[in-house]
Amino acid sequence: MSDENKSNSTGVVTKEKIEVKKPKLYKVILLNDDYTPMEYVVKLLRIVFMKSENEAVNIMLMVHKKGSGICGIFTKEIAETKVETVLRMAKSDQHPLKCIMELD
Ligand code: TYC
Repeated sequence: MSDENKSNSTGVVTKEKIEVKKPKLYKVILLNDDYTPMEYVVKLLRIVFMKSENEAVNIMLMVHKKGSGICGIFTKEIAETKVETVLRMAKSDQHPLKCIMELD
């Protein structure tokens, strides 16, 4: 018997609709500034977003040249945590680096 067709104690087969909702996804975006050192941004991208050296350099350069760049796409709670981690790290290291999230 399929997942949707269930037989109950009366022997009557009923259909239940199982709704599976796709979670909303959020882009985590790094913003450019004139003060945060490039090497610091690369290090942060490697640690927080688990990027390779090459990927981290490419994202950093995109942000530096275009003003912003996507670090990753995540569900809401994960995106919120990534943004908080970036802001907390940058603040504690006294860099003005900013990071936001945006519905994908
Ligand atoms: N523009 C910075 C510099 O020239 C580098 C930088 C890159 C800063 C990315 C922030 O999100 C950023 N030192």
